[in-house]
Amino acid sequence: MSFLTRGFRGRARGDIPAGRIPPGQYVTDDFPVLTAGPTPRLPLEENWRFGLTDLDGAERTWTWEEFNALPREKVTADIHCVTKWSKLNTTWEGVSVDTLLTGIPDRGSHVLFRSYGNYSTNLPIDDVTGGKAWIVFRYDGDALPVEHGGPARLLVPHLYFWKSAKWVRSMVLSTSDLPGFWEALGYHNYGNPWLEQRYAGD
Ligand SMILES: Nc1nc2c(c(=O)[nH]1)N[C@H]1C(S)=C(S)[C@@H](COP(=O)(O)O)O[C@H]1N2
Ligand SMILES: [Mo]
Repeated sequence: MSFLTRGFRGRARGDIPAGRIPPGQYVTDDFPVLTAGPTPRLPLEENWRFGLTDLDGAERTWTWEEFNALPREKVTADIHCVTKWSKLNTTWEGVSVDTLLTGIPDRGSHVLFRSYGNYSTNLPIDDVTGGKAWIVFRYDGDALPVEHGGPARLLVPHLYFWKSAKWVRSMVLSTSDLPGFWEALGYHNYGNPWLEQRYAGD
């Protein structure tokens, strides 16, 4: 039945309008898993917390229950991995970063997201506000699978997918830009896929 697989994939290619895919990317129907290091099997939802530290160093936290009670949004987006796969029309559900920042007018210039496990990523505040970023806990109509970052991950689809931290645990607002895990290891600090900002110096 392999011809069916080829036919299905062939259909996807033919339908992609010019300009839909960033330079150097190919489209996949799979959802590859890319994780540096082990997949954290903890925390379970019972002890999950999400923390937000403001410019004064004060932290507010949400439990899983509290987080799930926040207004949620459905998001459909194309995602682009620096290893050159792109996946179109992925569907997610979660809480917009704008919602989390409600009542915090002073946001600084940058934010560092940290994950359970050893991962972090840095972004300009303008790239996670204004309807551009979400903490998502559902993918394709189901709970987010652990290998894709469940219980919850960051989703910033307009930048390379390494910015979308899996197993996200906290965000820290800052007036300075501190490199995250891959950024410190030579990936581009910003990661615009349309400009092929893959590695430092690109
Ligand atoms: N915590 C954590 N988040 C992460 C990573 C990781 O290794 N650890 N990998 C990043 C990279 S390089 C990519 S491409 C995407 C992959 O997400 P996926 O495994 O759901 O496809 O997650 C990003 N977020
Ligand atoms: Mo990646």
